Amino acid sequence: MDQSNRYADLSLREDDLIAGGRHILCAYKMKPKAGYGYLEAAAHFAAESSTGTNVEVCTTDEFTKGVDALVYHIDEAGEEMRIAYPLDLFDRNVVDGRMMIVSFLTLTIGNNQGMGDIEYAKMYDFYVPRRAIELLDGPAKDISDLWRILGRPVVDGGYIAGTIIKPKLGLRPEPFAAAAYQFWLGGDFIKNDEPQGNQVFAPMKKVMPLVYDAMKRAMDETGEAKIFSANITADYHGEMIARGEYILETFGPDADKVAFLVDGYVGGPGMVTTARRYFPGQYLHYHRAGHGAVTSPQSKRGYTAYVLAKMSRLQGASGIHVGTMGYGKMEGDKDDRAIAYIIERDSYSGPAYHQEWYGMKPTTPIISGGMNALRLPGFFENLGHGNVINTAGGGSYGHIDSPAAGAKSLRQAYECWKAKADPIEWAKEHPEFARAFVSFPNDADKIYPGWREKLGVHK
Ligand code: RUB
Ligand code: MG
Repeated sequence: MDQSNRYADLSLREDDLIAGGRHILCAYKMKPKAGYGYLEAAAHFAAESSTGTNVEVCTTDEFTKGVDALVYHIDEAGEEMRIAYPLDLFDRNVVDGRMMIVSFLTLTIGNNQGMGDIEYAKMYDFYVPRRAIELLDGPAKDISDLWRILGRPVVDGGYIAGTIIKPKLGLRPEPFAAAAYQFWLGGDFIKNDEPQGNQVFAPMKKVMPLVYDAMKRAMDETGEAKIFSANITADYHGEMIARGEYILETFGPDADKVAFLVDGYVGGPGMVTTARRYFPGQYLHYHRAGHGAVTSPQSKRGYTAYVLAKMSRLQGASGIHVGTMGYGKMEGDKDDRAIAYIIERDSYSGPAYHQEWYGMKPTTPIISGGMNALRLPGFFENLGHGNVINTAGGGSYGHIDSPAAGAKSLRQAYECWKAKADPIEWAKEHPEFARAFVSFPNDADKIYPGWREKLGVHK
């Protein structure tokens, strides 16, 4: 059934829809299955994503039609489809009338992902009007809170040198805490790796007191504040809350130095919002393991990493992983800068839409995955600033001298970029940075050819 006379209106202008402020707009790359007309398939997609199905139903009335999603733009050659969703379509909380990201996903990237007449459709941008920004939680804490804890300026407080406790799994409580202590002697921020929780060989109630003890010793030794991002990911919200409360109680007077990590892609929006609302006093660290299943450029379905990041700010993530823009080990590209800019700026023009944030707090880009000191100067140059959290697991615990030296090498890499210095010259004055060349010789060969001669390293 061709529903394009009801679910498409190509005379609607995007500018008017934005000025009206009553719609969420979504841009997709969509291709119909062979034999289906583009507009017909697009209209069916909009129907399935809002008020309709594949046939007309007798229960529809005039009001229903007022909340139809409408295809307002198509470009078959470019596989481009844009849909306007009336705000009233989206589910609201009983408890406080607010919007929820789960409903946004259910409608805009829900059933439409499995339709028989759609070859594929992937959301690559969306626009939310001011009213939706008002109705979504947004972050409770942001990077300025971490800068304040670290004793830095709350604006432009700079690079936060972090790590991930490695190995990923397999450390018992004492070696785990020792690994944390060693990094903190040189760095600022440690996160649990995302699978670390309450394994039988490393029970949380044994690990956390030791980590807090390590934090206190490192703070005494360095005279600096330290931050720990503790994983509270779990299926059951009661378990997340129990973990969070236990951790806050354990860190007692230093509980302000605890962030909570949630694996927000596998756990979903409910998990993110549970952490955001139950622990609004803690920095909320959104880890996104698994996202590649839908966000990868290989995947023609789902949504992009840009869309994931934008949703995370609306949900209230204080920080989210944004990849390494081609400088690390995970899939990524220099142009992934947009993923950082949409979450950290007050206004930004993305691949399809310009978004104003109306004062919603920013979400910190967290740079992670195969990073080390040698890769950082180029990374900062590409991004244009260093106001990020960077967690380098291998880059710290793989440093030839010690995790503390690894941490210092990261800070020195940032200082090098800030000073616009030549990294080789910088290495001559900064021993930990210099030893990163010896620690990661493959990277050194690739990024700084001739480094051995220049630094006088001959083995
Ligand atoms: C990185 C790590 C993180 C990934 C996530 O370890 O454990 O989980 O960075 O990737 P290492 P992304 O620093 O040793 O490579 O940031 O792309 O979501
Ligand atoms: Mg990890």
